Amino acid sequence: MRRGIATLALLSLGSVIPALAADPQAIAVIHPTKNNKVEGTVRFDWVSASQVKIIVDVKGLKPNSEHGFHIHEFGDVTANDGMSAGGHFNPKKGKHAGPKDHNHHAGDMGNLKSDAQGNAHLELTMNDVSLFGKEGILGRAVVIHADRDDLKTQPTGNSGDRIAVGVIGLGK
Ligand SMILES: [Cu+2]
Ligand SMILES: [Zn+2]
Repeated sequence: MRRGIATLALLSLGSVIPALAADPQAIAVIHPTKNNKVEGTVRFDWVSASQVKIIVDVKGLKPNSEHGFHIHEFGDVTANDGMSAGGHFNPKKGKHAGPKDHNHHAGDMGNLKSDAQGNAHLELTMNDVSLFGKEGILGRAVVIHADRDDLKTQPTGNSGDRIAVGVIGLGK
């Protein structure tokens, strides 16, 4: 009985900590890969244990175009073509799709739309994504692609080269 109470206390503490930490946030500072010039930020605001709001501001995209972007598995951005970040972050072994589809990779964020100046701004609440823990996104990478994500081709959405990357780090 005593052990049961202790376990219960631990469990509830675990679920309460993120809420107490005043909406902890994460941020990825986006840098261009070789021969590209895309830069900016992607912020991740904690909404709940399985929901994150993303706020994207990037510039240097091709004007008036769409660009697939995803959370990729690894925060390794050593390769100058972005390939060291691995594939789409997919802890639940889902299929590649759009962020609003029922079955999708946790890292599928859809497309960024650039304006006539090549800037893009997007705010999107993602479900089935957590900031923290073994299946969390902290320490992984955001990748922006050269082409539109068709939201159906497996496993990449056929979105082309990786034109920018950023590691998701702890924000404030
Ligand atoms: Cu990607
Ligand atoms: Zn995917």
